[in-house]
Amino acid sequence: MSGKILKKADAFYDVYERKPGADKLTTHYCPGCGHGTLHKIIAEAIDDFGIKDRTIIISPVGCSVFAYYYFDCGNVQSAHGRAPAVATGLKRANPESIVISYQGDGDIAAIGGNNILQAANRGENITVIFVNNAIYGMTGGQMAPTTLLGQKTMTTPRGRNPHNEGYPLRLSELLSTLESPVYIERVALTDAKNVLKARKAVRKAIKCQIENKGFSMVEALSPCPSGWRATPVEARKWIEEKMMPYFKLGVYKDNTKGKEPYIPPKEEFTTSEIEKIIGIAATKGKEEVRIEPPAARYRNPAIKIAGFGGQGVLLLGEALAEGGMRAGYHVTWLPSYGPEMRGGTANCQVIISDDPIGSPLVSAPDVLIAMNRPSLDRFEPDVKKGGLIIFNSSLIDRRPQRADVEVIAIPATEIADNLGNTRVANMVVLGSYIAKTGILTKEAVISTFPIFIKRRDLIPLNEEAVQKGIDWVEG
Ligand SMILES: Cc1ncc(C[n+]2csc(CCOP(=O)(O)OP(=O)(O)O)c2C)c(N)n1
Ligand code: SF4
Ligand SMILES: [Mg+2]
Repeated sequence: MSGKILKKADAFYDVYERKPGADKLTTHYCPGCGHGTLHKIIAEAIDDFGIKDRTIIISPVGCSVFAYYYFDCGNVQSAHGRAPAVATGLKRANPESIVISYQGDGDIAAIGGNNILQAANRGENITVIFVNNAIYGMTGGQMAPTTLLGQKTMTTPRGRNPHNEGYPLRLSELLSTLESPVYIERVALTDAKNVLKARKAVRKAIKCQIENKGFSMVEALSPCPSGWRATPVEARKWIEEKMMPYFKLGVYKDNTKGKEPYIPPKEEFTTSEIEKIIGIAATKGKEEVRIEPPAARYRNPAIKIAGFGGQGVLLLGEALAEGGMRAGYHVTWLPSYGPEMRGGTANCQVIISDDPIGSPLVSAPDVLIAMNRPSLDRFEPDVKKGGLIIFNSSLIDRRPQRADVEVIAIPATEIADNLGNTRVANMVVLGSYIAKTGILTKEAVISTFPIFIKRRDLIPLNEEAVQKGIDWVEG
């Protein structure tokens, strides 16, 4: 048999560039795995409905976590079990999008059990594809909530015992008792006939969402030859003989016919309404605080700010982002709260952009603000060519090694100490950044201080620190 692919759905990439390694043409799934079959069914449905440009597939943890290698549409990875919550946010924020939550049995019925229950109960207009292979495939074959009684797994070596592990969970039956779900069906990826039924069910579930009818879920009994220590043929037989008697195939709920479409009303808030709701003072208009656009090389910066926990790096980022927002830019601020906060490096990522921002992640910053040596060591290599590194030369005993970036060395801690408070070193650096790039005015930045600086008596000192940073660059 030739290895040539005769026709691949448009919703798949031709070459899987995102997949690591030399083989960019085949998937990472084991031979005989049901995920591949389901992917194909979904991709063909996306093609046929012509929804590629508005589809978002969410892949949480499990063997299908890498679905984004293959689907040429919107992809979001979520934390284990949290796909229904992420789907809810995506769909509510973008009602035009088609959101598919693709989840394994461990993901949906164990760690994410409550997530799916609540999303189904709210009747979110999303499509859930639930891949039930009765095992944790990705982690090497541990018991899942759907593992059958007597089934041997890594964690039930003598077989699942109902007195110890309870009974296998029938999620389709459970969810179909709720009022809101519109369509729930269980299918099986065994022979051609059942695969065709699965195809029909997946299409129906997606159509349900396209027609704004509400929550739909297709549960697919899916072979996991590796987890079950079986050949692909044995695995399909096992579904028929062992899974199907317990997990009966069929439609558990179908209100698609009677159900009226529901399109949520668009609620738009004015800036002043939002300001009122979140309790901030009226912001100045764009014209008042935005100065001449900065030089092209400093526009739309993705900024990484890093230092010791306690050096105020998060605050520095907040002041930049809030100031940017007040100046009429699109902004994001993403803090990194890790164990680092207790003494190592803490960092946050800020984007200030003329255009809407797709993702707040900054992996290759245009600007690195390094407040201590570990931060410079860690993030210097990531800075884009032609970027800018500002470092606190009071605490960092080396210059950046990069020759392809601009560098500002500012003794921020020393300047802050001279002002009488080490902690305002962050504001000194902030001043140097805005002076160097012209991205924001001093006024835009200091107008944010009443929000972030709880001790009002310290605001003048922080303003002074910003000015010292500006003077350092301009003087
Ligand atoms: C918060 C968290 N807990 C546990 C894990 C470990 N983990 C990775 S995949 C997985 C189970 C996946 O099983 P399933 O959802 O059935 O997907 P499958 O691989 O079988 O398709 C677990 C428990 C994790 N990655 N994150
Ligand atoms: S371990 Fe199972 S679910 Fe995972 S890729 Fe292999 S066959 Fe598929
Ligand atoms: Mg599984």
